[in-house]
Amino acid sequence: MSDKNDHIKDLSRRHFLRNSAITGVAGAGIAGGFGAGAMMGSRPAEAASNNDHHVEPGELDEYYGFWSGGHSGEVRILGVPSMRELLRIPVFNVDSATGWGITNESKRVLGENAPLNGDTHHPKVSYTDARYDGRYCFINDKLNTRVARIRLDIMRADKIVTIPNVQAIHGLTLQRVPKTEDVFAVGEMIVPLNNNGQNMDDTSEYWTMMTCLDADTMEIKWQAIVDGNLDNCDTDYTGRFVAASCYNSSRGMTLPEMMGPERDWTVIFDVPAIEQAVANGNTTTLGDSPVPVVDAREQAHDGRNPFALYVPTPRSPHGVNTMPPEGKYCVVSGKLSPTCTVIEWSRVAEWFDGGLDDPRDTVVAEPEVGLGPLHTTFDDRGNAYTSLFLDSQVVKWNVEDAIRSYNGDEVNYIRDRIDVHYNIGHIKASLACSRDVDGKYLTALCKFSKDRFLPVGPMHAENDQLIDITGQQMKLVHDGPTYAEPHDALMIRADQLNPSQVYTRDDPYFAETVAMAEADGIELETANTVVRDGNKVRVYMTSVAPNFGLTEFRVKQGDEVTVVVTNMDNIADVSHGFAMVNHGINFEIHPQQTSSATFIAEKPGVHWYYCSWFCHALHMEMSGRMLVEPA
Ligand code: K7E
Ligand code: CUA
Repeated sequence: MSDKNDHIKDLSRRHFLRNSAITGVAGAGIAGGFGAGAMMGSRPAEAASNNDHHVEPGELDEYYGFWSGGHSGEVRILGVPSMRELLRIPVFNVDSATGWGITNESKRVLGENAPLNGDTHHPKVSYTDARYDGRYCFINDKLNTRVARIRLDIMRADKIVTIPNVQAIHGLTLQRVPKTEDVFAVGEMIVPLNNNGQNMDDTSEYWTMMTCLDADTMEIKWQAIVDGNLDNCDTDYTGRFVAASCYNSSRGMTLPEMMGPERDWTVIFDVPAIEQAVANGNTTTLGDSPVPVVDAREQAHDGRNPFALYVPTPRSPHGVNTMPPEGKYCVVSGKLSPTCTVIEWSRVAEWFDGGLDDPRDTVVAEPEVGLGPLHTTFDDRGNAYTSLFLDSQVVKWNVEDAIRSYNGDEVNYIRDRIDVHYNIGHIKASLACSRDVDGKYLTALCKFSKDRFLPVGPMHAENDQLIDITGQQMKLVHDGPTYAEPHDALMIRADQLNPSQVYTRDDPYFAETVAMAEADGIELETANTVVRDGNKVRVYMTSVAPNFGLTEFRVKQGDEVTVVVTNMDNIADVSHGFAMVNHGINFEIHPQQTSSATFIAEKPGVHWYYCSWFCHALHMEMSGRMLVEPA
């Protein structure tokens, strides 16, 4: 426990980044925007807890947490409230343990010549009627402009799509009602519309787009060109709208140019109106992409833009979050403005239906919450919780009171503040993106951990903190070091997910491998044999602990060898691995799964293969030899 002096030290540490961050942007002429933030002093963390957050050894967690893995390119599953890391799901990265990026099955998902890294920010689990249905998790790749879908029964990606015509998919969100049919992916960086090198100098003709994908087929349905860039996004609870923040409405190329305007926008799309235009063929295409494109820029329309509403929003807004459980309001967090902008979704409908003239009439509150508001989450009692990057705090505020204050009433809408460690980015309360919001826990994903953990060299852990929000006052209950670099997280109840323990033999994930075996006349469940086809050799074997079906096979130098292993163990947790020494090959074969990998047998001689997942007392002996005859 820290004594008084520690606390003073703590204060000076926490203000270090705040001051340097303000200095950093002062050159762009916006320091004045940081005037009045704090309406209440900060408070050391302590309060009565109503939650028993301690998970004893052997006990199971109450929630599954889905964490992005940032520029590791993966998605992680944590148990909450223990914050124990349960699984890493490789998505855009190569993973030695699972063989992701090495097996033929994963390469089919990744696509040919796919970049083997990524930058994931926003994991989103699919909905039915705004409740988590446990089917899929979708994730963006900012680095290589992709969107992936993860099957939540086997916890493996089954589709990865590169988004054309835009650069850097950042924000990602899902249709909630009636269920997730549309996936919305935000293009962040502006580029020439037909980006072919012929038109790079006229930056006034750089644009970006909102992209909509079909959640079932993962085909791209449409794109909509917008003014400014786009950042984060969220949908409403009727299935009609998706809103995105825009932090560079001036479409600047450099930081000072991006900082120009007092106000940027929240851009809100009327999805049925865009779908109608697509159905009517009122679209164009760009370059060799067949995707239908609608023009949602203001200048493309005489008078009212039928596709997009641009709500002026103070200075570089960042997070966009719809308030559960009814989805009445959308809160846009100001980043460089100490405010959050509260937009009422029903007023957005009124605007599109012609009832409102001024886009700002959709705004029902703009509370001052503190310095550097990035993202907002909610409990089930009408309160919002906003992450304050510069203040290194979470601020709790009441949404209806903020609306009253905006209407001129003298009310203090701030309920509480708590210090976090340090410089928080995303924030997410349990089930807060769904109708089942329960107001129990909140994760604070802090960008800096500084002194919170043992130093491990120049690279420090991030710090995902857990905060109990059941009481009047927030209570910090856990520090959770994480590896580079989760941006967002979400929690769903443990009973909302039902992952498989054992594969079914007809799983589509390895269906193409099964089809290849059938073409070779092979029954995978029993075959232990080698099929030669010119210089292509297919080695089929089973695995049953502690044996591979083949303890040796013979090929010729220069052969292209495909090893196909089918794990006939049928007991949960008895996984095997196939590792070929000196060939860069290692992959998972879980119960009833078929996995395969292809490599060239370049070096004559004896090469051992072994099982790489501990499966049996004789696991070390589970091995065999590849005999490569000289050419
Ligand atoms: Cu705020 Cu990429 Cu969601 Cu990071 S984004 S913090
Ligand atoms: Cu099979 Cu270890």
